Amino acid sequence: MERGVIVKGIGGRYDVQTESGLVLCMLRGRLRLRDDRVLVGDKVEISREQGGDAGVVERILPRTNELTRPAIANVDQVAVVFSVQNPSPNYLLLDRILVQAELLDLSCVVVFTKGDLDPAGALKVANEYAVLSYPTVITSVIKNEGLQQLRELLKGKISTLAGPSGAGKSSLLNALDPGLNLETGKVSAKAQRGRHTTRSVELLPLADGYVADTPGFSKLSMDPDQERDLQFAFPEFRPHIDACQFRGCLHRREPGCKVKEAVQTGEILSRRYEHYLILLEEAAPRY
Ligand SMILES: Nc1nc2c(ncn2[C@@H]2O[C@H](COP(=O)(O)OP(=O)(O)OP(=O)(O)O)[C@@H](O)[C@H]2O)c(=O)[nH]1
Ligand SMILES: [Mg+2]
Ligand SMILES: [Zn+2]
Repeated sequence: MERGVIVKGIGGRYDVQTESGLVLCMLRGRLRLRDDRVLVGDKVEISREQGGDAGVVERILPRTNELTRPAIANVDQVAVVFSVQNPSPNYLLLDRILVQAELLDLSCVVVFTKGDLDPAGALKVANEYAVLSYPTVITSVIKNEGLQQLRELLKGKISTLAGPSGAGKSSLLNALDPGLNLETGKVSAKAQRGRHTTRSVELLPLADGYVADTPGFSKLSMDPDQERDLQFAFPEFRPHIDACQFRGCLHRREPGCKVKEAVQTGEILSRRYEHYLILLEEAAPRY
């Protein structure tokens, strides 16, 4: 049977990207019973008349994961997108997104856009994230920089973007593939929040891979049960955690804390550690 990926779904009709192009599909009856459970990103088997451009989704293949907001299945990675200037990065927000992705077991790539506005600053901050072992790239759509590197990082994967309004997400995708023709330049976050239309998620096909142009996770606050897990969402903490004097050390005021020592020596960036403390506070159980 023919296979494809659901790239868009509206009112019970689904666009399925197959090797031979887009096929508009309805769901087989028994799947329709769980209509709300079909997600963009689902890998499916479809049937269609010979040469026809309409088909039927027969089966949904097992998912590797499913996100609720944005509602996408089989996400391979989150591409975290922040501009180095205009607006300059909100590092707490950036780290929040990375942490949420880590807690969901999603891998991340970090993209710093508008490198043309501050090349030196871009290198500095990109290095701070690259040493955490996140694949990191600096881009400029004006100077045409970093685009090939980014293509490589998105290749063959389903990626979802995450980053603030104005960071240049849509501009970046247009630069990767001018055929996408996405709307840019509008600071649209406020307007979108005010509107009550639920904008449906859509996967945009790249030459190799798919990407969802979404602002990212709508829920970024910590859950009260994540206090213990949080430390592992900071990759640079991991080598030190087991060496702390106390089992169950949360790296706050405990004596013999190796994470805090690593902050002292500069091995762990103090900004990241401060963000850990802020998020830890939010994740503390409330009795
Ligand atoms: N100097 C410079 N400006 C850029 C670059 N990329 C994007 N911009 C500008 O940044 C502004 C915002 O770009 P968008 O692509 O609309 O940003 P977005 O992240 O999609 O924003 P939302 O859709 O609101 O979430 C536009 O005015 C772009 O022209 C870049 O590489 N360099
Ligand atoms: Mg946009
Ligand atoms: Zn500790």
